[in-house]
Amino acid sequence: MARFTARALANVALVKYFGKRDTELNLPAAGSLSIALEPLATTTTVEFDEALPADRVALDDAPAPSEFAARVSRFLDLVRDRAGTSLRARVKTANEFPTAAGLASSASGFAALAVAASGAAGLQLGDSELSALARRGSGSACRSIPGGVAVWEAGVDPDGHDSIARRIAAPDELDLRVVVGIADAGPKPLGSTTSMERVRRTSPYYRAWVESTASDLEVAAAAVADRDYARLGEVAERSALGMHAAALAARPGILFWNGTTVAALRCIRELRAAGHGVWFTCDAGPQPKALCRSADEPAVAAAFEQLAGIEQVIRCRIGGGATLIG
Ligand code: 2P0
Repeated sequence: MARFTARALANVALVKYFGKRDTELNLPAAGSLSIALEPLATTTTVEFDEALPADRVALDDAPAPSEFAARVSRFLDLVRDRAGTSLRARVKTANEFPTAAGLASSASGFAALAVAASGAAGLQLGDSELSALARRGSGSACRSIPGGVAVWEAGVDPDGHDSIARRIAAPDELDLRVVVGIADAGPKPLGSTTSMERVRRTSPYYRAWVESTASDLEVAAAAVADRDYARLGEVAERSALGMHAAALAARPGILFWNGTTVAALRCIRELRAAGHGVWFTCDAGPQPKALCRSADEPAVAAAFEQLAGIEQVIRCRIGGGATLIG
């Protein structure tokens, strides 16, 4: 069978996904909004081969760790079921950014895998079907299928057909950059599913978090339509802080930040007070992310570079959707 290669970008949520209504199908409790980050890309090649007794998975040119390979195989089972095949596959995946950089690669990884594997299996899926498929690998991966500025609707259907991401703005429609600071390149101490489930089960703030996310999503989508960067930045900050507040209040509490993260968030607010168009966000880890206008990017990157504890600064622009490249 043919060999298919796809490339997909990581994304950062400005309105966060944090909590599931279905852990098996990765259905979120609330919608979210993200931007795709060029150049944080994963490239994945898939080839089904009748000579293979088992799936063979390589990550960055070496055999993948067994947990990673098992997660890829479980995802391929979804594709095999749909295509009516039992053939095993050769999968080669590589991140264009260092896997150890402490940035989540599951969104770009499962989006690229969904596109390459469905193509290699002979499935002809539209963007909505690809988004729903990628979501099964990792929730946030559904937003990397359309890329640009994407909204992932929570949906109401128990089977998840309506829980897909769609693009609400193309990459060149917004004047926005994301400057990522690496505050700790080590592996995440807690997986996203584990932390989300702990927050859902034990945080007294969880319900308030889910309720506030629905209205934040409306405000953020309107701000994108109006090109109202200040409004979008404000919502991004409050969504990030709300998510971290809900996590801090879980039992036991989850503290994703380190001292460098806090210093960076304060630094961003100081830059804003000095007149720069910059706002922060932060995911389920310690890396601070600055959302800024392109004119403010040099000042933001320079400030991050001077901050003690920041190991690396990565400048990103808004990128496109997942595509077949070979
Ligand atoms: C997001 N995060 O919206 C949120 C904000 C982290 C914090 O989506 O369990 O790897 O595979 O569905 O997508 C990271 O979690 O979680 C994430 P699973 P995923 O970007």
